[in-house]
Amino acid sequence: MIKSSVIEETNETSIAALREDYDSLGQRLDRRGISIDAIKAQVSDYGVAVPSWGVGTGGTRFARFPGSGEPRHVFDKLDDCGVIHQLTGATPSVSLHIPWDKAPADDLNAKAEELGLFFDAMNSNTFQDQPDQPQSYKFGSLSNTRDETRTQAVEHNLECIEIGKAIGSKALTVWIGDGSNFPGQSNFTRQFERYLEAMKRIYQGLPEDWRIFSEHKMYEPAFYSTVVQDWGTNFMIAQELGPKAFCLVDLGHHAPNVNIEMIVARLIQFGKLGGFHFNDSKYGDDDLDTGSIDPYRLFLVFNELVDASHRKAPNFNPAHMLDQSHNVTDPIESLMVSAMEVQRAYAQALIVDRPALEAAQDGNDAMTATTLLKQAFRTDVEPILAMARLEKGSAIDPVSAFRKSGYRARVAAERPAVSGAGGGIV
Ligand SMILES: [Mn+2]
Repeated sequence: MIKSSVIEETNETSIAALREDYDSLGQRLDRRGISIDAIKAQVSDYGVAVPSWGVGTGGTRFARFPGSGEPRHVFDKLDDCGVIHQLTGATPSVSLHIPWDKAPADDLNAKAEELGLFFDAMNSNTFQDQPDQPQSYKFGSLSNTRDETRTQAVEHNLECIEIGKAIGSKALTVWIGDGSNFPGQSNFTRQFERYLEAMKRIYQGLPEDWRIFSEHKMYEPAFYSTVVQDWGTNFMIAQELGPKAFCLVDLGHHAPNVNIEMIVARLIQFGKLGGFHFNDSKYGDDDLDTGSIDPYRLFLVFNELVDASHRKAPNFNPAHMLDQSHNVTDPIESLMVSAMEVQRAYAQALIVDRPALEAAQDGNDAMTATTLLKQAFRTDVEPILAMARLEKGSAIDPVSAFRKSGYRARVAAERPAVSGAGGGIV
């Protein structure tokens, strides 16, 4: 962890300016009938989960360029996640991936408690072969034509639930790479039937208070067809499985220009939105940092979420998680900035004048409606986010505090460089 004196010293340099900015924004919001303290309280309560694999340097299928001081195992990863939460106050939970993060539950619980973290959704892995597994996933896992392979994949997911139960998790996220690379290679219908049958066996092993999230992805690693390719198929899965099954929306897993906020609205309307993997993209599933390319889209997604929460939409309790790959930045810095981008979109969505928006929509006043959204999006809510951090003992400027702390150099001295593959993305 980082010494609190480092955070305090860094905060000292900008605390006066922050108070001025906060007061000034407070006055502007007050004129719009919004209490800045009420928005700050909601932002302060908000948390987004960090994926354990996100703290390692990512890579592409061409190369991976390791960073210094990369985590060697789950306990190093948890240390890094602890720093991210310490500096931002926005990431209280970590999402583990099995088998990458396998460790005794007592040790995981003790480490999480020491760092003030808890465990979010569990993630299974049937998209790559592990050294000791008898059946290969080369031709799919839950939808494989071989019974033995499907059973192995089901049992792995059941094991993830067992591990999760021991560390306080309440959800399992299932993403599979199953699909085909050639027309004719697979029978779409029979393949999907096999998938559903396997998912039903996992669903039966789900504890009463757990949820299962299926995650769709348009393409990759299968490039001709993918079994769970879009939100329509995902919705059918959630409906087939039952009330504990929900759809997970990874922002990157859509074709360019797809109206993701509308998908979110549809899933909310029918009580099947399970959660998010936040990231950003320009061309495909780029796994770029959340909010780095299209912050307006992120805001529009949050606009739907705030709208749903105001309406008290039934079955609405989405899990929020980052899922991105850091190839050229320090993963800790990227995850801190991304968590703040998610918070920013949330804060902007909270200050939308909803009664005025509804009136404009009902009156078919398109210009006023879109201007109301833009007005909220254009508002620089940074003082709200920064004040929420300051009041938690976190950093006004987390990246500056992180750089001043010397954390990366310190861990680099004890963690030897890791080469080769890693930084898996699901
Ligand atoms: Mn994902």
